Amino acid sequence: MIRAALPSLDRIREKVEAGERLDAAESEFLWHDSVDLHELGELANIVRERKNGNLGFYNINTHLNPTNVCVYRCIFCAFRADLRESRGYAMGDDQILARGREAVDSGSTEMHIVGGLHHQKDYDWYLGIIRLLHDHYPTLHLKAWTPVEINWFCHLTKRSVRDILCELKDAGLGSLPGGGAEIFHPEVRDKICEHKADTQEWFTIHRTAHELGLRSNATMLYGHIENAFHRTDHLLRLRQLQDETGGFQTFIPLAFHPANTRLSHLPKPTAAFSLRTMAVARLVLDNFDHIKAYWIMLGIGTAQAALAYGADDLDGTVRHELIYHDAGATTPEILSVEEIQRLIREAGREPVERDTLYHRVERDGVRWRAVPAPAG
Ligand code: V47
Repeated sequence: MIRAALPSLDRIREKVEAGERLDAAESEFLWHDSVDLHELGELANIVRERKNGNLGFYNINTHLNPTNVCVYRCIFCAFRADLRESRGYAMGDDQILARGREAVDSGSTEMHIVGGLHHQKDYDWYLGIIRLLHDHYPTLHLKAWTPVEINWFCHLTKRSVRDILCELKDAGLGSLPGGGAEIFHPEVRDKICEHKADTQEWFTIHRTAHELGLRSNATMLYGHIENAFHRTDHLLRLRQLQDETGGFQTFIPLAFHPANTRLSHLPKPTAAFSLRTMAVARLVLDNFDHIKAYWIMLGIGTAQAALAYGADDLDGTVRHELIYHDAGATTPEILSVEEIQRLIREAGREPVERDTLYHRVERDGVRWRAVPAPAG
């Protein structure tokens, strides 16, 4: 019987230099401690620079979490509240419009909107948020609702994914954020978020969005109860859909923050683990243009270092982030444009402001316009 050769880093290096795809065994091998982190980073950097040159992207964005009340009880989430809890809230139209005004006045190009699934809010409430913001602030790109919310809307209305997405798009939805992915493998997913949209539903919703011309992002929540096999499986499933549709823009690894969650006994992922995750993602997801180091959850230092480990984007200046700060994130709640540019420059990269769809942004104060994305 001929046995398949064990993966080797030399062979992986040859493949990366030749632009060849890593197989499943090679992808899983990269997580092993015996694979030197710096060498891994060097390989990821080859791909990063091939795709995006020396550019380091950022955007100017504002978050909106219209409610934290949620019917689900994902054990990794510190943000959710019960209906009758005093910390539970749901925003009114005035508050939502005020947030939109603040976003526009601060020069934001994007509003990132995700929230809980409120027991007493119907689909029209969620649809109305998109319509309200789009009608008042048409220049803001609305990156809103993960498959978890979309799946909930289908459940509430008994309508199809396509129907719901078409209506949201008509109302002003610009793209889908990457959340709700967590870990796709059922061994883990069933334990950390047992009732919400399952893996098949998550993929159906992104596939349908791509078919309708909506771009979307993808995430992976790492550093809790999953292992290398589950993370590899997660990345390979994403790579497969991207082969089919090409609709994903960026992949965002999300480091688990344990404080105030039902997994608070677990340690936070270390910087070394986060850099390895960034590098493996860059190497395995050969068909994704961008890998984002979300500074809010990585911490500023690790996010900056990640620009040499495969990442090409730091996300945004970010106003009003709640999900990670409720889970113990100690990062600031906002970075100024000057600070984010300095972080990118200090990491040896050229800062480029982008819009949600990765067009270069040219601006004069809070007025801006998108021009075609720069070549790497
Ligand atoms: O799906 C929740 C994660 C996600 C915790 O698309 C947690 O540009 C760590 O998806 N520790 C929502 N993670 C955030 C998200 C996102 C963030 C930034 C940019 C984009 C984008 C998307 O946050 C959830 C979940 O995976 N999350 N709780 C926690 N305690």
